[in-house]
Amino acid sequence: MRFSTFVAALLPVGAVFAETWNVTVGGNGTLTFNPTSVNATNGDTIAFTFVSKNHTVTQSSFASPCTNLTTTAGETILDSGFQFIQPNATSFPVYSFNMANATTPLWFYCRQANHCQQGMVFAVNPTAAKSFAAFQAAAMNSSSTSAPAASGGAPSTTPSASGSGTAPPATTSNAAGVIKAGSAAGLLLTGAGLVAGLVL
Ligand SMILES: *[C@@H]1O[C@H](CO)[C@@H](O)[C@H](O)[C@H]1NC(C)=O
Ligand SMILES: *[C@@H]1O[C@H](CO)[C@@H](O)[C@H](O)[C@H]1NC(C)=O
Ligand SMILES: *[C@@H]1O[C@H](CO)[C@@H](O)[C@H](O)[C@H]1NC(C)=O
Ligand SMILES: *[C@@H]1O[C@H](CO)[C@@H](O)[C@H](O)[C@H]1NC(C)=O
Ligand SMILES: *[C@@H]1O[C@H](CO)[C@@H](O)[C@H](O)[C@H]1NC(C)=O
Ligand SMILES: *[C@@H]1O[C@H](CO)[C@@H](O)[C@H](O)[C@H]1NC(C)=O
Ligand SMILES: *[C@@H]1O[C@H](CO)[C@@H](O)[C@H](O)[C@H]1NC(C)=O
Ligand SMILES: *[C@@H]1O[C@H](CO)[C@@H](O)[C@H](O)[C@H]1NC(C)=O
Ligand SMILES: [Cu+2]
Repeated sequence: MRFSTFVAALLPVGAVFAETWNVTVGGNGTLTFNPTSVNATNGDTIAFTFVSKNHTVTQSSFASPCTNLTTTAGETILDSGFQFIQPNATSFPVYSFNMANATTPLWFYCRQANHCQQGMVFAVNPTAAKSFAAFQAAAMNSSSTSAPAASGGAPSTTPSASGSGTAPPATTSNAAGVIKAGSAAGLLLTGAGLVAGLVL
């Protein structure tokens, strides 16, 4: 009884409003994210499925499309790592993260070789002022993928401010080939804790 009450109370929080946006990485062997951008709201999940070659999805910034976005401590915020896909593969790894702050657009690139310069970039919630087209044009105009700017030039964005949660996500891999950034569970558990506190 208690459990079903709990589940009923939790469902509207976790299931009804949150959406999953599926992005294919390297579809048909191309250097692309498909779709190239999504409009997500708080609590939504962005799930990247790697289907060919050896790509990454790595967070960057609008100003520096082909450069890791790092915390002030120098850690890259969201990064799938290289996902090598055998040509004969029949199952495909998925990397996903949860949107914590939909007000802040998020920018991504593939850090393999010069894929970024060939336009392999992705955006969440681009705006008229900072459009996907402008971001991609800047990527294709940038010099080769480089190390993050040293202190002073380092972005001040923290994971929570950038929509990726409250801690730099520890990327883990499991037997099913699913790679999860670490923030979504924390957010949902916070919600569950609040609901449980009210119900019990
Ligand atoms: C994304 O994929 C999952 C699992 O295949 C599916 O349940 C969900 O409906 C998909 N979302 C969209 C927006 O297509
Ligand atoms: C792959 O190509 C087919 C046929 O041109 C197309 O229908 C499909 O949408 C493409 N898939 C991706 C992920 O680009
Ligand atoms: C996202 O929303 C903007 C308007 O806010 C719209 O112009 C754009 O086409 C949308 N992008 C997608 C991928 O739905
Ligand atoms: C994938 O690409 C990375 C970076 O170029 C490289 O270090 C790694 O060996 C590649 N993986 C495979 C299996 O080829
Ligand atoms: C795919 O090919 C590789 C090397 O050619 C082989 O080791 C592997 O077992 C094959 N995998 C599948 C799922 O057929
Ligand atoms: C391309 O890069 C050059 C050199 O950094 C810069 O001067 C120019 O404004 C850029 N063009 C665009 C369209 O971003
Ligand atoms: C970007 O971040 C990834 C993941 O932390 C790291 O392995 C890689 O070396 C970084 N790239 C550069 C150019 O610093
Ligand atoms: C969400 O992002 C906006 C715009 O960057 C920022 O002003 C706001 O403080 C952020 N909210 C939270 C809760 O981090
Ligand atoms: Cu790539």
